[in-house]
Amino acid sequence: MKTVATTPFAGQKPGTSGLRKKVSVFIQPHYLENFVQAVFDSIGDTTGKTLVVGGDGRYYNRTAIQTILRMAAANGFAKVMVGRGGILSTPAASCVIRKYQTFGGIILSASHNPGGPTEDFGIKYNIPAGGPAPESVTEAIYARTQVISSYQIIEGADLDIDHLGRHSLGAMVVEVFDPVADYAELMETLFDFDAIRAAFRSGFRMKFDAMHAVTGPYAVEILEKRLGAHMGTVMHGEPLEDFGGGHPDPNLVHAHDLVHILTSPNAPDFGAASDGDGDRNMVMGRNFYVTPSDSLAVLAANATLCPGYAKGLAGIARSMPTSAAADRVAAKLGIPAWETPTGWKFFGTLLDAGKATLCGEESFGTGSDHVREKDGLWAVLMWLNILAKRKGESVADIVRAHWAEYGRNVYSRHDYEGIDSAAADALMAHLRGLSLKGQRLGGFTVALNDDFAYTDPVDGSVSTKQGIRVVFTDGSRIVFRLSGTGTEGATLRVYIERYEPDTAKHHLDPQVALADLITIARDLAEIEARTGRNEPTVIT
Ligand code: VG1
Ligand code: CO
Repeated sequence: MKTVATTPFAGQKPGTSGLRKKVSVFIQPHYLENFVQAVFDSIGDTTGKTLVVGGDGRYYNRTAIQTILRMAAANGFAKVMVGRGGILSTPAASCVIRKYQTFGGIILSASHNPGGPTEDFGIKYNIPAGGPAPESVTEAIYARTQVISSYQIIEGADLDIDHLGRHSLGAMVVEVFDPVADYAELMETLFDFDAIRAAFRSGFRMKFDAMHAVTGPYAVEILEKRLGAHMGTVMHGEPLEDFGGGHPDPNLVHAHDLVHILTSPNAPDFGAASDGDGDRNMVMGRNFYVTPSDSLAVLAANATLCPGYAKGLAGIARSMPTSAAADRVAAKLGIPAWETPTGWKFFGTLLDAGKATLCGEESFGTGSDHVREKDGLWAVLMWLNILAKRKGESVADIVRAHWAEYGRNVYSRHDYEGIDSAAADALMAHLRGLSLKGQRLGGFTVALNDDFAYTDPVDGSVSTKQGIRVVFTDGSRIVFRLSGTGTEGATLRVYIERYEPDTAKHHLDPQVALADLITIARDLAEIEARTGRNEPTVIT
């Protein structure tokens, strides 16, 4: 065992979901080690404890795991459970932490960001409840990184993490386990696998795009092996260190292969994709795209069709920028609707306290109290369960019927990626300084504008500066935020929403239906003048 002297690195501050940086930053000597030691120093006594470790398989995953194993042994852990091949999707990590009641886990992922030697890497700590560390913990970790002067590590050869089995590392046990089995078993308890199997048997067809990221092995095991979807249902199913050169972000832009298949003449009934670490999902019907906000609302409205949710929901939580479609379902069900800041870490207390059962974010994240992370395949299985039970209705039929019943929260997000950080900060400061209440903008009157602040209803913790909201008297909204997951410059996200009760207008393209509000948003934020951009990089 060695104590290695080190000095702090600037900027080891976890963002929306862990610490994400370019690989070139992570591979600097001591960089990863400093952060890992700061985690171990911030979570209490690690002696005799068990830790879960795994990642999305991207470049540097294996190297980082070997380092973490040696550091865990030196920091007194009794055992580390590692997913075979270093593979562990984010929701599966949460599942395993909870099932084996470990002292949390370390997840290596930069999620939807590209991977490879010149791309991104990431690391985060999840607490024993299975969810991302809350801000109190990430702040303690960050504070520790700023004063760190040494770390503990043992010397030794790399362990074989590609075969199931046990190894010793100093006094610590390393158990290499099957990353899919526990997760697949949990899914079988939540959904009607018999009904889904019967649907596939009677000709229902789907395509799942794993985008060469972590969900491939999970999707093959669950969809093809356990549910009987025909072989080849899962495309891009082999996790690659660079995700095949793609951008593992399941949206209409990056999941283009899936979109092409679902919009071609012989399209299957259902299409889905997942992101780098398996916690996001995109859902499509034949020639029909479901926005994540609508998906949350539809899943909530139909949840009792699934065995795991047959007793009904305790509440529905959504992040602030997510559309209010789910709130309408909650109102009808007579259950609470919660509005939290962006990032799954804010749902943990509500789930632990039994105040919410389903949660969702507009950024292709949906999940429930079965784990403490958003869960891509879970959402896909819930859709499959609902489709199997509402036999004969297509995805489009189900969503249109939902709109007819509740009205449509027309919604879109515009991202301006890689803009100058100083310009982005100035733009946000400009918006923060506006006082708009009562003003007429286009045909709309401003009801309120503020910077969203949140007081956790369970533990009372307060989070400020969570996004600028401009809310109009008819309930329409524009929200502006800067991304907390990027690694290059800044990304401005603009979220636009308008409620449309008129069924005759539900078929309109959101970009058309929201055109007035889109113009107001661009003018209010002076986007072109301040960033030089006259078009968003990605529209979802
Ligand atoms: C984005 C999304 C947010 C999500 C986060 C992590 O954060 O907007 O909703 O929770 O990514 O998702 P930001 O700060 O870039 O807007 V994942 O799948 O990247 O772990
Ligand atoms: Co992700």
